[in-house]
Amino acid sequence: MSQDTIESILQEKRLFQPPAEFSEKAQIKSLEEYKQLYDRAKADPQAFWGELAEKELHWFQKWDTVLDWQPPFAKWFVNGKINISYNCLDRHLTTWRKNKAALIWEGEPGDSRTLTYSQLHREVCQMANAIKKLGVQKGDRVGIYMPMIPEAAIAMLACARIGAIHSVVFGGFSAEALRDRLNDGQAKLVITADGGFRKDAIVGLKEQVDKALANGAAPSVTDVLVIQRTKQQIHMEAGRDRWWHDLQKEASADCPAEPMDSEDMLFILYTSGSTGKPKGVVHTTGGYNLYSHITTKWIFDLQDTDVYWCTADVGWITGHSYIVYGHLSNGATTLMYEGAPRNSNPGCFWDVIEKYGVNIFYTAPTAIRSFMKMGEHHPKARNLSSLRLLGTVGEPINPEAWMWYHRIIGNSKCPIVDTWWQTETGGIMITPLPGAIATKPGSATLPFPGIVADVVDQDGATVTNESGGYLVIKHPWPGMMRTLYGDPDRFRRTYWEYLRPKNGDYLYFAGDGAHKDKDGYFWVMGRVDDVISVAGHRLGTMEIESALVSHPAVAEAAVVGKPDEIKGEEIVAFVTLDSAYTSSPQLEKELKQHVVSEIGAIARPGEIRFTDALPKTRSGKIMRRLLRSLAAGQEVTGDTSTLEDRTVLDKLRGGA
Ligand code: 7RM
Repeated sequence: MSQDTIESILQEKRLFQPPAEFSEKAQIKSLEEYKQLYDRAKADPQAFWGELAEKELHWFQKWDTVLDWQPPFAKWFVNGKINISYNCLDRHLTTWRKNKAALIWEGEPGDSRTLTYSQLHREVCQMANAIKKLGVQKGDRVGIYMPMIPEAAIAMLACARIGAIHSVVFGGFSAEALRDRLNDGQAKLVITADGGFRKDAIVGLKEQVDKALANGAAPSVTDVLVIQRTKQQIHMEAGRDRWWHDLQKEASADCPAEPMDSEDMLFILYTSGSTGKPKGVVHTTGGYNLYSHITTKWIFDLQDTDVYWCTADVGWITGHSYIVYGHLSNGATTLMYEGAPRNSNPGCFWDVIEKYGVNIFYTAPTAIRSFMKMGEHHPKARNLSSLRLLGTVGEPINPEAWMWYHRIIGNSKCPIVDTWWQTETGGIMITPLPGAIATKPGSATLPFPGIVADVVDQDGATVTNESGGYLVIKHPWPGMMRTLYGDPDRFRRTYWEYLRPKNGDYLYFAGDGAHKDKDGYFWVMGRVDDVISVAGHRLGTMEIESALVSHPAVAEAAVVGKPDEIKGEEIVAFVTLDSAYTSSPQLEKELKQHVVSEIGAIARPGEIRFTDALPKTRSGKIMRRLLRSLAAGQEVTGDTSTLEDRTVLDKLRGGA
C-alpha cells in the first residue's frame, strides 16, 4: 500500500459513537466497562479466563491449572474435562431454549428447514451413533466435504460428541486439494453429499470425493457417508459408501457426549501459508470452546431473541467459530444460507434478512463491495429494519465500503464490528465491542479483553510512532492454535520465531502489517508475506505456483496479487514455458483451468502473462515486489540493483 493511502487512512476523522439505545441493553455497555475488563485480563489473565470458563461453560471435571505455557506451546484448563457438543446442545435442553430455533436454514432452490435445540440434538446423536458404527473412534480424523446444509453442522457436532477430530474441507476445493488434506490428516471417514447447489449450478461433491479416493490415492479412508441433497445420479462404491438416510433410520438418538480432555484435539483446519503445502491448524477443545463462546457473546452482543446470520461457508474458520460453535454454545439462533448473490439474483441476501427478520449480519468486505456495484436499489427494495448490528471479516475494509454498509444496510443506526482474526487465532482478536467502543471506518479498533496486541519492528520492539510494522500478540489466549498437524517445528518457525525480541520473549506473528493511531486503534493493512487474499480467501502464492508448474508446458511460475476493486486482490501469474511450447490464448485458458482442477475455482488466475524469464536476485529469489508493481500497472520503483539480469525487467515492461 502506498504511503499516501496510509496517511489518508490515519487521518480518518469520522468517529461513530455507539448509539445510546444500543449501549443501554448491550452485554458490554461502556468504554469504561471494556477498559475494566481489559485491564483486569491483562493484570491477571489466569483469573480472568478461569472465572469465565467456570461461569460460561459446563465442565464434567474442573481443571487444575488455567494455563501451562511452555513457549510456544500452550495448554489451557489442564486436566479439565469438557465436551463442546454438550455445551452447544445438551445443556440448553433443560432450559427454555429446548424448543428455541438453534439452526434456521435457507436452501438455494428455496427450500428451508428449522431445527430446534432438541431436534438438532437428536440428529447429532443419531449421526454420532452412525459414524461410531462405521468404526470411528475417539481421536480418529474425519473429513467433512459438504455444501451449506444443516448436516454440515450436524457432522461437525457429531464428531465432537464422540471425540473424533473433524477436518472440514471447503466444498469449492478440487478433488486434488481434498485428497492432500485427507492424506495429511490420515482421515478414516469422509462425510459428504451427493452434490450441492452453487449459484445457478449443481456441483458434484461426491464425484470429487470419488476422484480424490480413486486408485487408492487416499488409503486411510475406509468409509464415505453420503447425505442426499441434489438427488442426481452418483456412483456408490459397495463396501465403502453409505447413504445417511439409510443409517439414520437405524441410528439411536441416545448418545452421551464423551468427556474430553480440555487439550484433546477438536479439529484441524487447513489454511494457506507462504510456502508450499497448506498448514493443518490444530484447535483443541476447552480453550476453543471458551474463546469462541465469549467472543460471540460480547462482540455480537447476543440477546435471547436475536436471529444471527453469518454468510461465510462452514469450510472456513468463520463458519466454525461464528456459525456453529460460538453461537450454539450461547444458545443463540444461527442462520445458514446455501445461496450466494449473483447477477441472476442480486437481492437474495436482503430477501433472507427480510424473510427471517435477521438482527445481526456478518459478512465480508468483498461481498459489500459487490453489493455496492450491484446498486443500492436492491437492499432499498427490502425491509431491513430488523437489523441492529453489522459485522465484517476477512480483509481490510475500505472506508468507502464501510460508509455504504453503515448507511445503506445499517440505515445509519447499526454499529459495525470490523473483526480482525485468523484461522490460527480461533476467534476474533481485534474488534469493537459494539455497545462500548466508538468506531472509525476502516479500523478494527481495539483488542478483545485478554488479548495483548502490538505493532512491532523487525527486532520485535514496539513501534512508537504511527509508521507501522508487524502485528503481533504478546500473551497466549485460550483460542490460539496449538500446533500445525504433524509439524510442530513449522508451527514454531512460522508463527513464533519470525520475530524475536532481544529479551527472548515469544511473540505470535500473524503475517499482517498494521498501524496503531494516537487513540491506540489498530489499522490492519494486510499480509506482509506471500499470501494473497482473493475475495477474502487466503491463498498461498506457492500453492498456485506449484499447481502451474505441474502442467507440462510450464517451466517456471511466479504468482502475485493485483489490486482489485471488488475482490481485494486478483491473481496474476507470470509464466515461463518449456521450450517445446509456445504461448497462445488457448494455452492461457488451459493453464487457468489446470489451476482450477488442482486447487479449486477460488484460485483461478485472473491473468496469465507469458514471459521469457522471471526477474531474480543473484541468489535466485524471484523479486515479487517488481512483479506486483508490474501486475498493478505501476512504475517499478525502489531498489532493483539486486536483479541478476536487468534486461528481464525491461522485457517485462515492454509487455513481453
Ligand atoms: C477470519 C479469517 C486471516 C487473514 C488475516 C488478515 C485478513 C481478516 C480482517 C483481515 C483486515 C480484518 N481467517 N483479515 N479479518 N484484515 N481486517 N477485519 O479471515 O485465516 O482465512 O484469514 O485475513 O490478513 O491474517 S483467515
